[in-house]
Parts: sequence; structure tokens; C-alpha cells
Amino acid sequence: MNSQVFSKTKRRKVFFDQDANPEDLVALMMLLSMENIEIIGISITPADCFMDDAIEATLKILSLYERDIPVAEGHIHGKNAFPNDFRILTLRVNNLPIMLLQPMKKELLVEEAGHEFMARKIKESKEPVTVLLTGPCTNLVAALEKDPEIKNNIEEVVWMAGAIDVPGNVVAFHHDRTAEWNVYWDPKSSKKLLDYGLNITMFSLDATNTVPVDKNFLKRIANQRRYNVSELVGQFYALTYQESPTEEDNYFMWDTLCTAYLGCDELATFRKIEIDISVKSPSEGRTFKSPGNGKWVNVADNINKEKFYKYFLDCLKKNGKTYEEETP
Ligand code: AGV
Ligand code: CA
Repeated sequence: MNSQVFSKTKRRKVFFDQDANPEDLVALMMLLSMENIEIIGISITPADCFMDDAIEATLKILSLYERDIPVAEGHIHGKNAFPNDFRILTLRVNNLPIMLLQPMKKELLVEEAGHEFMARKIKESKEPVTVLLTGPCTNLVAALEKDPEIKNNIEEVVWMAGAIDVPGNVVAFHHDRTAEWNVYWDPKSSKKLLDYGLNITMFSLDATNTVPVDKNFLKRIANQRRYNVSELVGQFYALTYQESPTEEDNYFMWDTLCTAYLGCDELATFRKIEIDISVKSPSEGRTFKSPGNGKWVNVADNINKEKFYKYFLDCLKKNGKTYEEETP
């Protein structure tokens, strides 16, 4: 298929739905550091996290960046729960010293459910909105079902999800390991999302497998720890770091790679393909090519890894406060 280089550092209004695993929270920090991005709202999906920790961690990061962005709690649960071992990472990072002492503005939490809030914010926006999803797409599909008109005000959906030509990362009973977790959590909504004819850009495991949380890169983050956000992110990743020979246990820069697309020019090449999603055992949540079905998506292909790393390191220098000491 035709590969194309996209230039995407344009100004955007972004609605961000995330599920507050460490990667999602670092993605939030990146987004807050991007000068071309206006975040119009945040919703949290109760997927790869526990909601209480997710809300606290999100509000604390907003206060770290001194930004007042409204946050809504998602109430809809998917079919296949994330393992507790994954979800507990949100609690762990929320209790790191910098996070522990960070105040939060509880008044930023809105009463509306995540999907209702998302629908309203997209509808009210005077300019078309980019929806960034670093977790399952449940809230977006529920928002579209509640108010189908919002479709016309969605410029692009940027989603970390799927595994097309590579194995999935779900290891579960009665499953053949063809699925990526964000799709597997709610396969039915994922399949429905493809039917709306939206402009969907996916960062699937095909791309994110090239950016594991790797020790050499962690050292580069550590080397700029005089920036407090860099120190914090180094600590986040230290808690996720694994050297498991079985790849599916390792932690990757899934959501941050996907988020970098909104701020970093020529990060990746893309292929435009028609895909479908399985909702049946044992391949529940599998994303597969389905030529001729008309459900087109842009899937990230080749990643410019060094460009991503440099951009990422740059993001971690912005907006946060700088320590007085010099680099060790
Ligand atoms: O499948 C990747 C998604 C991303 O949105 N998440 C984590 C990222 O936020 C699920 C996930 C897969 N493997 C994991 C995950 C692991 N080992 N720990 C935590 N979450
Ligand atoms: Ca996530």
C-alpha cells in the first residue's frame, strides 16, 4: 500500500480520553507541553487503572503544569478486565514523592459522565476536534451513540490500539493472543468505531513494538533529571521496567509514541488499510486486514525512533520547574 509522510505539527483542539496507566500519564505531560495543542477536556476510562488513583494522578499532573482543564470520570466498563498487576501501577506512580506532595484542584472534576462530557465538549467546539485515545474507545463510541452529530466536528481520531501484522499482547484463558489490550477490553465498541467513517489514525503494536522502555533511553531521561518532569518520568518508568524474555510482559512507549504524533513532524510513515475487529472467542479483539470492507484506517508503519526519543526528551524539559542543582 502507499506509504505517506504526514506533517502534523499544526494547531489542534484535542479532547483526551485516557486510562491513567503510567504511559497515559506521561502522554498527558507531553500533551501539556505542546505549544500547538489546546486540550479542551479530559475523560478517564476505568480500564488499565483504578479510578480513584486515576483521578488523583490526572489532577496532580494538571497542577504540576498549572493548568485548569476539566476532567470527567468514565462510568462505562468493558467486557474483559485488565489484570490487577497492570492497574496497580497507577496507584504506585500516584504515591511517588513528587506526586504525593502535589496539590490537586478537585473542582476541575465535572459531574457529567465521561462520554457525556466528551460529546458536549466536541459539540460546543467552534473548531473541529482531534480525539486522542490512549485507552479503549468506549467513551468515544458512547458519545457518538448519544449524539451522532458530533461526528461532523471530529477532525481525526488518534488511537493507540491494535496489532495488525504482529502478535497481540493479551495473554488470557480462551484466547489466541491475537489482540492488543485496548481493543480487547471492549471489542464491541472497537468494532463499532470502525463503522462511523471517521478519519482514524492508529498506533498499533506494529509500531509501538519498536519502542520498548529501554535502559539506555532511561539513562538519557535520568541525565536531564534537573528538570522535575524528567525526574518524575524517570521514576514512573523505573516502576514499569522489566527485562522479561517473554515480550508481552515488557512495558513499551505505547501511548507516548501515539501522542508524539500530535507534536512531532515526520515521526512515522503510514499505510492506509481496511481493517475489521473480531468479537468472538478465541480471537476477541483481534484487528485484522479486511480488503474491500470500506473501513479504512491509517496505521503507523515505520517510526523514526531517534526523532521520537529526541522529541520526547524535549517535551520533558518544558513547562515543569527546574531544580536548582546541576546535573549529577
Ligand atoms: O496495550 C497497551 C496499552 C497502552 O494504552 N496498555 C498500556 C498502555 O497505556 C495496556 C497494557 C499492555 N501491557 C501492559 C499494559 C503492561 N505490561 N502493563 C500495563 N499495561
Ligand atoms: Ca493506556
